[in-house]
Amino acid sequence: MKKIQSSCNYCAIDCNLDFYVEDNRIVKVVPTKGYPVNDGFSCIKGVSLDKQHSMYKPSPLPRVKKADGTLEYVSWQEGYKEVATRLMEIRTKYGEDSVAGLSTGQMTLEEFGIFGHMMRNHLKANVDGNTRLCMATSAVAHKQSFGFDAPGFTLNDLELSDTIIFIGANPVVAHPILWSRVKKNKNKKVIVIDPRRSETAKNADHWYSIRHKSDLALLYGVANELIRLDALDHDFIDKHTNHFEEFKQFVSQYPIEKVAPICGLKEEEIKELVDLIQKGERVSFWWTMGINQGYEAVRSAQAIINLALMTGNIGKPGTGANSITGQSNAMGSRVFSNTTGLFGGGDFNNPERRAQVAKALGVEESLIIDRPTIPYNQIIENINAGKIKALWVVCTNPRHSWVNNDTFREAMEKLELLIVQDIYGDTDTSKQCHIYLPAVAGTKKEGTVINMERRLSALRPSLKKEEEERTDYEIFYGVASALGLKDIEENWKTPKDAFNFMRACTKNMPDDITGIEYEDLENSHGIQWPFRKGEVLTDDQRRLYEDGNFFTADKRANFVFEEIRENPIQLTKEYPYVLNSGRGTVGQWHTQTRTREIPIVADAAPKMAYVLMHPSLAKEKGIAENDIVEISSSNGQSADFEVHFHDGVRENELFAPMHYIECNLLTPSVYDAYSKEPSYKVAAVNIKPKKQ
Ligand SMILES: Nc1nc2c(c(=O)[nH]1)N[C@H]1C(S)=C(S)[C@@H](COP(=O)(O)OP(=O)(O)OC[C@H]3O[C@@H](n4cnc5c(=O)[nH]c(N)nc54)[C@H](O)[C@@H]3O)O[C@H]1N2
Ligand SMILES: Nc1nc2c(c(=O)[nH]1)N[C@H]1C(S)=C(S)[C@@H](COP(=O)(O)OP(=O)(O)OC[C@H]3O[C@@H](n4cnc5c(=O)[nH]c(N)nc54)[C@H](O)[C@@H]3O)O[C@H]1N2
Ligand code: SF4
Ligand SMILES: [Mo]
Repeated sequence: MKKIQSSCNYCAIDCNLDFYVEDNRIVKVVPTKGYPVNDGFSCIKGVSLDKQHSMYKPSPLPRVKKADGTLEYVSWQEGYKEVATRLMEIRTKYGEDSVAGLSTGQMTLEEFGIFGHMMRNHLKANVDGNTRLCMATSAVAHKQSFGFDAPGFTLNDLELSDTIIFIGANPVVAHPILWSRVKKNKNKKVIVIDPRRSETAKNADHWYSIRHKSDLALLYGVANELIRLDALDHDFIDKHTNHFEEFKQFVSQYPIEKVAPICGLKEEEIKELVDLIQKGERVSFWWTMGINQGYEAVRSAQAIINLALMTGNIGKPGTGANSITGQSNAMGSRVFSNTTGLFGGGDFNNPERRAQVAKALGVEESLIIDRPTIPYNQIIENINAGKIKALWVVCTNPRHSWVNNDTFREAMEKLELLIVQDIYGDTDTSKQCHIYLPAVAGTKKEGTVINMERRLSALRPSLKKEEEERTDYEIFYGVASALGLKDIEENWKTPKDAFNFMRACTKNMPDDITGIEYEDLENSHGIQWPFRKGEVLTDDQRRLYEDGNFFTADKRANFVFEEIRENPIQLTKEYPYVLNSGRGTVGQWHTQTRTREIPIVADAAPKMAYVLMHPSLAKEKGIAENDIVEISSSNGQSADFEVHFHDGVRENELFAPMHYIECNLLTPSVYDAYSKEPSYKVAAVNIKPKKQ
């Protein structure tokens, strides 16, 4: 029996797992002992990776829809040619802006490299990723506050912190191994700020049931009170930050009496929260989608960063303003996808940086795309406006996950060419495409993923591919060759080639990985960036900002703040309830294409879309548990949901797991102004009981 250590490619913890293999079959999956992230533990999704393609497995050959609507399987060579010819026909006819791509935070660093080089540099296409639906807010917040998209923490900070504050994060469900690290810490208080009593709130010492999307008011109010109490780290503020005096002035308009009613909290509750922060010696703040997905999300994330800066809770063990990442390689997508920044980071319009990247890739500077992509929402809008005609979707399922998802249904009908590259041919997006490119699952792929604490780890195949099966990397390479891109055909033959190009791009950048060889990551503890050539690895837990230096020009972090805006989604008489959404259970992953293959997850998961409803609202409406109701949204759509009672949701709020396609039928097209991340967490809805 062979043992292969590889990374879990679901969530951004990137647990390592040992796959035991016999006769090209995975016999068992055991969480890797001694791996610093998960040390012998994992959740159900990780140990079930062997189940992929056990029940639903596409034909290994590309599938092409013919003019009469019938489907035809073609050889890979024909498939590559079909993709290349049709993409180029559309590009020639309508121009380079008529071709776009959507990728994901679930591809490897190497796949980002080759796809980003082909699509952005060679074809000059717009390509955004589902990272826009997830981490864009944190990325923008980090860049503006710290000078680079660099989350500074190491996961061990969870074990060293005495005051752990989760804001809009539910790690018990969404990041179970992160939560297990919290549980290991015996000397801590856990505080949760979430409108609903989530699974994490249930396990916390303090829970503040904040009114939806009022975090900014709360955080400014807390900052003001900390200033009033002089609970500040003056030395840190003076030496390492900018704009504190303006910030102090600004937040003086948010006394507790003013913010308490905005947040739906009692004044005493806010005072208690302030007291907990003041008394904490090592306070860490952790946020996820409850903050990132909002109409003023970037400023809310920065309001958390401001609290850490003013109290000096950053760059020290057990502290930090820490953004929890979602997907296994969302961090990789942020720095290596060539979408919103150059490979390895840096602006497209910075000539010096462009020259470095061109040199690292061994190409002329003129080949490097000179502008960021248009964001996801604009890609969909441009399809619906008839400007984008071809879309290549890789490793994401937007027909289900895109906000106000009927607009994506519309887009699918408008497109002349929809290419979908997925491990399943029957997803809501792939089942209707013109060309379907079947990729093998992670257990047959190799490459690198980067977790939320900047740790690179190896994905290595535990199974051999069958004869006609292809990896995502091979598919990209095949299409690039069919497009006649000699640079890629000759120099990007293997994932290792792509890794080396990406590594070269990071030289002297904050995410410098020039000290890592591709093979170093195998059977390793993973390596956190930065790791420069010549450095010696002495510690498995490294955090940034320990010297108080940030990545801005003057090395100081910025206090960034702005007037609170009115939420564009308002409750009205017609739509008097809030629909909140997010992760339902540990076993269910997003659009459920993969986790439907884990029998104990599939059997336990409700079959029908459902909402959590407070029993008193249900009583008022004459609704019984398990009744079916029609929920209509101010976006003009409606869908049926089963009602599950839950006394932890606010009385005028419902919570819908995003794992059901009905959920995003109801979410509105509202985005943060700076990150363009959708405000998924709030739809204004009404409820109509259905006759039983
Ligand atoms: N089992 C499982 N795990 C996953 C995933 C999965 O699909 N399934 N997906 C992964 C991905 S990609 C991501 S991004 C993460 C997401 O991880 P999380 O962000 O932790 O999960 P969510 O359930 O989306 O949202 C977290 C909480 O935000 C709260 N919230 C809603 N509105 C507000 C608000 O206005 N203010 C505050 N303070 N809180 C609010 C919600 O009630 C919810 O409890 O999970 C990752 N892990
Ligand atoms: N209402 C609401 N909507 C949300 C959210 C929310 O909180 N509320 N959260 C948002 C967030 S944070 C996220 S990240 C998105 C996630 O949304 P999606 O990215 O659309 O969800 P997934 O189900 O993870 O889709 C991944 C797809 O890739 C395929 N796949 C898996 N592995 C591979 C592989 O190795 N190669 C290829 N080619 N394909 C593969 C899967 O079969 C699946 O079809 O949803 C967003 N939508
Ligand atoms: S916690 Fe995340 S990385 Fe670890 S096994 Fe579960 S899904 Fe995979
Ligand atoms: Mo996500």
